[in-house]
Amino acid sequence: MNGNIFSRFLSVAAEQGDKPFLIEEGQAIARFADLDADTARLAARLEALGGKAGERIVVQVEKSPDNVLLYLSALRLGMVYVPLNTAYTASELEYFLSDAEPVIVVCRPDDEATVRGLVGSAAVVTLGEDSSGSLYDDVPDEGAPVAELGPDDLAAILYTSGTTGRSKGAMLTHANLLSNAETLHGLWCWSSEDVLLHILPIYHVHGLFVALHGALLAGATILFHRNFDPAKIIGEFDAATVLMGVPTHYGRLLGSPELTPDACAHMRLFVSGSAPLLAEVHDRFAEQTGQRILERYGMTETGMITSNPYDGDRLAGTVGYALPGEEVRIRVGESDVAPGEPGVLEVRGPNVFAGYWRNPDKTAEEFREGGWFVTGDVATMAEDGRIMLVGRAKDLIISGGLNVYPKEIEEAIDALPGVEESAVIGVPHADMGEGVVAVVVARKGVVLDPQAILAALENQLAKFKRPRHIAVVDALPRNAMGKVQKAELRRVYAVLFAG
Ligand code: MCA
Ligand code: AMP
Repeated sequence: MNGNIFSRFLSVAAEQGDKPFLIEEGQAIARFADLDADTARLAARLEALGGKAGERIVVQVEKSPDNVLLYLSALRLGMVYVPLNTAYTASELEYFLSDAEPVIVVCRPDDEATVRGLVGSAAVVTLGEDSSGSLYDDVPDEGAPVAELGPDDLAAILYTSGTTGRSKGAMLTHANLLSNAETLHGLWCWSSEDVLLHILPIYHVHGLFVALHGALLAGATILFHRNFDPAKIIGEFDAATVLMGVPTHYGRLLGSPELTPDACAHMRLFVSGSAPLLAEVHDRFAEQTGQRILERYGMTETGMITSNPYDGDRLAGTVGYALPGEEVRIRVGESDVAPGEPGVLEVRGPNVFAGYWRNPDKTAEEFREGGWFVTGDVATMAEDGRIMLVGRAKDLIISGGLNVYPKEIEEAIDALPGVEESAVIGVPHADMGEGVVAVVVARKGVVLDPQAILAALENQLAKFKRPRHIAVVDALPRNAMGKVQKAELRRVYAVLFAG
């Protein structure tokens, strides 16, 4: 059997007759019946550009139906798909390009000149939001076949930052992606009757794999949204059954008077993940709609790890149980903790990635003997296996479902002239969950201007990583060991964005 996950999607598509696969603004943009032919031709185009199985294709384009077809065409050809957040700056992009060594780069038309200046011999083609761009030039008439792959062949590399060093590319195999998709298919009761409201970006696990693969494996139609407009989304609830979002989406939906039990009557499943869903949001959503959001937990390296039950109690503040086929344990050092005690969550199973791209040392650091991956999330497990996330062993901020690693921001700030040192923290933010704050100490005799610091970061860091507040202080609080007390800083700035 072909291990290529795309061959599974095709066999599901073949059973869907003339049903639309993607609908946007009420128009059918793509049909399941055309998926084979559409991807065959685009895959042939990629092949003509030098693409082949195992080679990387880096993609930094706006969300569009063409972007979905590009992803599926890359899978078809057996290429390793490397999606990048559209917010990344040229200086961030430079690193990803040099690390991934792609043979093809697909970028926005406006970025073409910059990208050409950053890549060596890779082919550079463009894709605009409206199907413009050179990707669609010279598409061959004859399509490319679906590549025959083994389960351990790579499907994608997704970059994820860490508490130290540069971003690492998490290598995800076809078997990783298929096992997670199949597990969620059963657990969340997907069927071809479902209609998914797709509102997430398609450069991260949540939107690209959990949402898109869920619909493809079920043969479910997707109502495609490029941006998140609460009124528009609620307006489509009567045609949809499933929505997946980050807590910020649910917080914003709650602000709409249109969100009522009647408006949600056709919906069967609201899923939240990527960041903690406040119990208050969970409860208010249940009051306002009559439906309980199903919260699940996952990571780029592992896909989904736990989920609240589909049938059964969806408890606010918990992320449910280990997915079928996966094992989870909670440890402090080398020992499992007692039920209810906190420790670092480790996971093992067919969903766990193949390691970091060209970084065996980092891979070895993050695994324990026996294939256990150390998540860095601090959790408790109740007697019955229910997991609650209670903290993070890693220094990480999650803003609107996007990860910001303080170390990266601190390094950028510390390198600026006149800066002695800095500490970057996340504090509660009414909309984004956490907001980024930088606390900066100036060199002796220097007067630092927060606006100038922000301006200097503009070309280096994606917007979502940049501090929303910069405080210039005389000194950072330290403990007796000389370590910066971030907990104390978080206390001082706690109400900055409380809303
Ligand atoms: C946009 N901005 C942000 C963020 N998004 N700032 C901080 N954090 C963010 N997440 C900036 C914009 O550039 C803008 O700046 C200003 O904040 C307000 O933008 P707004 O229009 O309100 O934002 P938006 O465009 O509506 O986006 C908010 C969003 C988006 C819809 C929540 O960030 C989003 O789609 N987040 C989901 C990310 C995601 O898919 N995460 C899953 C990762 P200005 O106004 O100055 O231009 S996968 C994962 O974590 C694991 C595997 C898992 O478990 O799922
Ligand atoms: P990423 O590296 O983007 O894959 O982000 C993974 C991290 O997001 C996890 O290690 C968690 O810290 C966090 N995360 C994902 N889902 C949840 C959730 N439901 N509740 C709290 N944190 C979550």
